[in-house]
Amino acid sequence: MNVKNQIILALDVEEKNKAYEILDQTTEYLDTIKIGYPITLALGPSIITSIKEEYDVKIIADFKVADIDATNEKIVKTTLNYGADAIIVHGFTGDDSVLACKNMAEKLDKEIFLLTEMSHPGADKFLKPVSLDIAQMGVDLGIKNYVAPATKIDRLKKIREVVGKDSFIISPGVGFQGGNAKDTLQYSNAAIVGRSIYNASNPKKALEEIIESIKV
Ligand code: NUP
Repeated sequence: MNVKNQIILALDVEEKNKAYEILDQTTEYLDTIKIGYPITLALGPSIITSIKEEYDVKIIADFKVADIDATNEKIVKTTLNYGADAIIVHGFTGDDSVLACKNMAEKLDKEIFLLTEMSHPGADKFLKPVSLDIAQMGVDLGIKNYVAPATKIDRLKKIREVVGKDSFIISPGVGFQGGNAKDTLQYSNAAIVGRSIYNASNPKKALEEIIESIKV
C-alpha cells in the first residue's frame, strides 16, 4: 500500500456531516482513511461505500477481527465487499484465524494488516509479552502489512526488526496519545492520526503542521 504524505486519518467521528467536513478539508493531503467501529456503528457499514464513491481514497477498515477462522472469513468478506481496501486483524487469536482473513482478502484482491502490539498503556499487560511472536507468526504466514504502536518507539523498532524492512507498518498513537510523527516514521511507513486532526479547530492546518513536522 502507498500512503500519501505517510499520514492515515483515523475518522472516528459519528456524524455524517462531520465526517464529510473533515474529508473535505484533508483529502488534498491524504489518500488513506481508517474507518473503525465508531463511524461504522453510528452510520452503518455503507458509509465505507459512500466515502469511496465521493473521495479518491483507500479505506482501511479497523475492525480488529478476532474470532474463529470461519467467522473471521465472513467478517473480512463482507467488510471488503463494502469497498474497504484492507482490514485490520488481531494476531493473538492464532494462525488459523489470521490465515482465514489473509486467504479471503487475497481472493478479493485486497489486503489485511496484522495488529501486533497496541498503543495504549494497558497493552503492556497481555499483548507486549507476545507481540513479537505475533509479528513472527505474520512473517511465517507471508503477511506484508502490520500495525505497531507510535507511542512505544522501542517496541515499534523491535517489531520492525522482526517483520523486516520490506514489510509495511502503519502506526497509531501520533498526536493525542503522545506519539510523534517524525520519530515514528523512522521505523514505520505511515502514522495514523485521529483526534489531533478531527478535533482540531482547523483540521486542515493541523494536518499541514504534522506533514511539515515530518520534513524538518
Ligand atoms: O494499537 C492501536 N492503537 C490505536 O489507537 C490500534 C488501533 N487501531 N488504534 C486506533 O488508532 C484507535 O482505535 C483510533 O482509531 C486510532 C488512533 O486515534 P487517535 O488516538 O489519534 O485519536
